Amino acid sequence: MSPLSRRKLIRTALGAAAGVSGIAVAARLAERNGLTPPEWHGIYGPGDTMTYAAQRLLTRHSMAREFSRDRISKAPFAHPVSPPTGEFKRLQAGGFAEWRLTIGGMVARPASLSLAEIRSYPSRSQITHLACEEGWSYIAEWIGAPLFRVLDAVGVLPQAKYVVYQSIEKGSSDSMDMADALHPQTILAYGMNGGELPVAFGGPLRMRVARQLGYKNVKFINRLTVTDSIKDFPPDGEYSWYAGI
Ligand SMILES: Nc1nc2c(c(=O)[nH]1)N[C@H]1C(S)=C(S)[C@@H](COP(=O)(O)O)O[C@H]1N2
Ligand SMILES: [Mo]
Repeated sequence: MSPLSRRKLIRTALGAAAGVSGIAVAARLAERNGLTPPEWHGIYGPGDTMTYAAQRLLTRHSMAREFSRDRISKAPFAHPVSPPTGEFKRLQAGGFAEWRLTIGGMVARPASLSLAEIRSYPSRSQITHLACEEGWSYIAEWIGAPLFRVLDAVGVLPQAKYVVYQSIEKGSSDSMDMADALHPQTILAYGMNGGELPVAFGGPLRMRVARQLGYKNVKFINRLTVTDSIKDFPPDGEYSWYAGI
């Protein structure tokens, strides 16, 4: 069964479990079991809750599919983003030597890491599929530092629930829960298809969260904030906060 039709089936099953009283009851059930997306009473509806709950129940520890080298897309299509200007251009002219990833919030040791420092972590390389919600996709090899290693180094406090990641590009940030933040396939990507990560694809540093849709893979990452609430960090787009695939 395709992942999509399986997801549909799961949602239907959870919906059926709620019986005549409808999907909202199933959503409350999910909430009691710690399966709701954050602040769903405010921003997210029962539909989002059902997707999140079903995914978290069934795929909490599962891995996104990885492909063999011959499946790498011949011409990966970079989604056109307005090229960052100002500060980004200045850093680019300097070969990104002054690029920093600032890490703060609920961590024991706030940090400001250079790309060289991020490269010094044991790296992970994976060939995965990046899918835009608009319908196109490609397969590429991504190389980077697993986010969990960096979080481990700064010491995430026990009450932390989310990691907010921000781009140097204004208005481009997102967040994920700890299950995704600590997942082995979630990496701070600095390389692609054997070379450096091109700027068109988010270089010098991009969040690569293999288990979620394209828009969660924010480009030009320069700040991480560990937090127990994303109320102050509303998602930028109009898309669903949880975009599991
Ligand atoms: N900073 C930034 N990151 C971004 C975007 C953006 O506009 N700005 N677009 C997102 C969307 S909607 C998608 S589908 C992917 C596209 O990634 P690609 O260029 O590697 O295809 O990047 C995501 N990351
Ligand atoms: Mo997208």
